[in-house]
Amino acid sequence: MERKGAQIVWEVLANEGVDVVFGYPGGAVLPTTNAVTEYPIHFVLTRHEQGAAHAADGYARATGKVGVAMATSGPGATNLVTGIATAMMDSSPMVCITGQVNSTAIGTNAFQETDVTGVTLPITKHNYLVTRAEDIMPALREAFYVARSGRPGPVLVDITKDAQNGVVDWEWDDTPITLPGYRPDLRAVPAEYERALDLINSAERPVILAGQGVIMSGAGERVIQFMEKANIPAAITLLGIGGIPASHPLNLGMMGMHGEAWVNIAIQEADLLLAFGMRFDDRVTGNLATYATKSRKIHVDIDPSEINKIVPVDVGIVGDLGETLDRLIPSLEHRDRSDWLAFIDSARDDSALRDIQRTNSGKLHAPHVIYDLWKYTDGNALVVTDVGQHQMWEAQYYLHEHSRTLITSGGLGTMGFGLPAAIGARFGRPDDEVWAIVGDGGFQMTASELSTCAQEGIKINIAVLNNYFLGMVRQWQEFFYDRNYSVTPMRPPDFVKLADAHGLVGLRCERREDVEAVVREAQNTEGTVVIDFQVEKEDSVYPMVPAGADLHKMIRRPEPTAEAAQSAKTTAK
Ligand SMILES: Cc1cc2nc3c(=O)[nH]c(=O)nc-3n(C[C@H](O)[C@H](O)[C@H](O)COP(=O)(O)OP(=O)(O)OC[C@H]3O[C@@H](n4cnc5c(N)ncnc54)[C@H](O)[C@@H]3O)c2cc1C
Ligand SMILES: Cc1ncc(C[n+]2csc(CCOP(=O)(O)OP(=O)(O)O)c2C)c(N)n1
Ligand SMILES: [Mg+2]
Repeated sequence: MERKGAQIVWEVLANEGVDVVFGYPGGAVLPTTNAVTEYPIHFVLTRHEQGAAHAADGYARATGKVGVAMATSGPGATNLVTGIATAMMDSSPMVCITGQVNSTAIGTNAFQETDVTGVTLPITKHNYLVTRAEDIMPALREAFYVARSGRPGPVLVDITKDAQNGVVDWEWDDTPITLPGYRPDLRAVPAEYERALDLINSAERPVILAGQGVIMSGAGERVIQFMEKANIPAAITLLGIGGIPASHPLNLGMMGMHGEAWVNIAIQEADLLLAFGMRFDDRVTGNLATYATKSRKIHVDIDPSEINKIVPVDVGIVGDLGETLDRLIPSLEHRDRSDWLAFIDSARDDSALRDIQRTNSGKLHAPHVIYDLWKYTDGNALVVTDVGQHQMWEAQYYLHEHSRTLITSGGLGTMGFGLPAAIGARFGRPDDEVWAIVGDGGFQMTASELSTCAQEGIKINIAVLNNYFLGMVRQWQEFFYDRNYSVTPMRPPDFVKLADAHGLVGLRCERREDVEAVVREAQNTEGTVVIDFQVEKEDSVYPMVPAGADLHKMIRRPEPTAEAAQSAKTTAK
């Protein structure tokens, strides 16, 4: 049948199971954005292309499916860049489709011409420039395949306007895709499983390091089986949160810069580390020269380039984590590790949850808000965060039981991610209670997307932890720059009025005793709600491993005064 290139774009998307696309129109993509009305695909008009990219990313992380963003050439395409880099760092499967000037005009500095395949080369898993209508289907099919297979990631397809307008004879082709040189299904050889099993079964102080690969592989249940059968505790990365339930007795909690003290101590004292789908980010290891020097190491990762990249390992197993665990679990031996577990327990003296009770000073602290949110959402919300102190407190105080219930920008740490990613998550998981937890700084970077929420009539609860500071940077200034608060104080707008200006409900909360009431009101209000939580201005996230310091040398929360300790005792819930 005859089809225009623009129609082929939507035909392929529909065949790939896409039901929502986030984007923004413009001249070079107009043939395609106009043709969407013929297809059962919802086009969400964001207020900025960055919002579209984060929304597609949020959708992908919430569902495990490929998220799709669309933009015009030139400024539209370059506005996607931060969102693409964010997805690349956190291995989120995404296809970005951009319009490009006519093929005959390429290289002439034509109106709104940018070499977007050049610009995005280092921040995409792969990208394509398509100049003929007949090449649109193969390129897009490959793009979906590459985005979702192996280690997922963003793929960009740049399509010239004449290719979108070209008319060709078209038919859906579903022959399986093979790409020369692309091997997303590598597997370890049996000898490596044997070597791994020897190390595991003879270890006395093992710790699993569970990363986002647990979630991406859908291997959470098998990791728990592994932990229980071999009686091995697990530490989790920021992006691994939810992969194994927070309540599992062998789940120690988050590792790294703002991880729990006992977790970092356990890692430093371990005699075997089992890295499951995590990539030893510098926020996780601290000083590499002193990182986990007492341990042998096994690394399971689907991407061979991750093995021995940062931390040299004794056994590297390339392959899908779930499949690898299927091979290992039957041969695991159960061992008594009571001494080791007791040692880790003994380091729990300064637990974050006890911290939160000790700082119960009657003022509104951001960790209190998050802890209370966890309580009043029964720990069941799908939480999307922005980047900063509030993000770390979320990781510490909101206890996640399920995969894909925390969406956060880890590797790039992109401020402005929270609200648009929550919009994407909302479309991916229409039945979940979605909360965006954002800072006053990051929220302002993409707050224009409130307008998208209003136009789409969607419900997101937005908790702005408003400390009148770029809090995380202020914390570094407090610790390392003699409290020289240069360019970090913020005078934000009135967020209640901002919500109101968008036809949305805005609420304000200044005291801890009012947290429940505003949370309940937000839950019971139709449509998106913004809550301005006026939190303590100069609060810090503890513990903290200073960048590049030894993992066990953490800055700890100062001891509370006798008076504060007494008040905490009487008010702690
Ligand atoms: C302000 C701030 C502070 C931070 N502090 C911390 C901190 O204290 N602690 C912390 O942990 N992080 C912290 N981070 C996040 C940190 O920067 C990294 O993003 C995070 O540690 C990466 O986690 P990961 O390695 O599990 O995930 P990713 O970076 O997503 O890596 C996942 C790995 O799994 C592999 N994989 C994918 N699919 C599969 C599969 N099917 N099978 C096997 N392997 C697979 C991938 O190839 C990849 O190597 C912080 C970020 C910010 C912005
Ligand atoms: C786009 C971008 N610019 C700058 C930074 C550096 N940065 C990291 S955290 C932070 C402060 C965030 O402030 P806010 O959003 O108010 O959150 P808070 O830390 O106060 O909770 C900054 C500026 C960043 N991560 N992303
Ligand atoms: Mg702030």
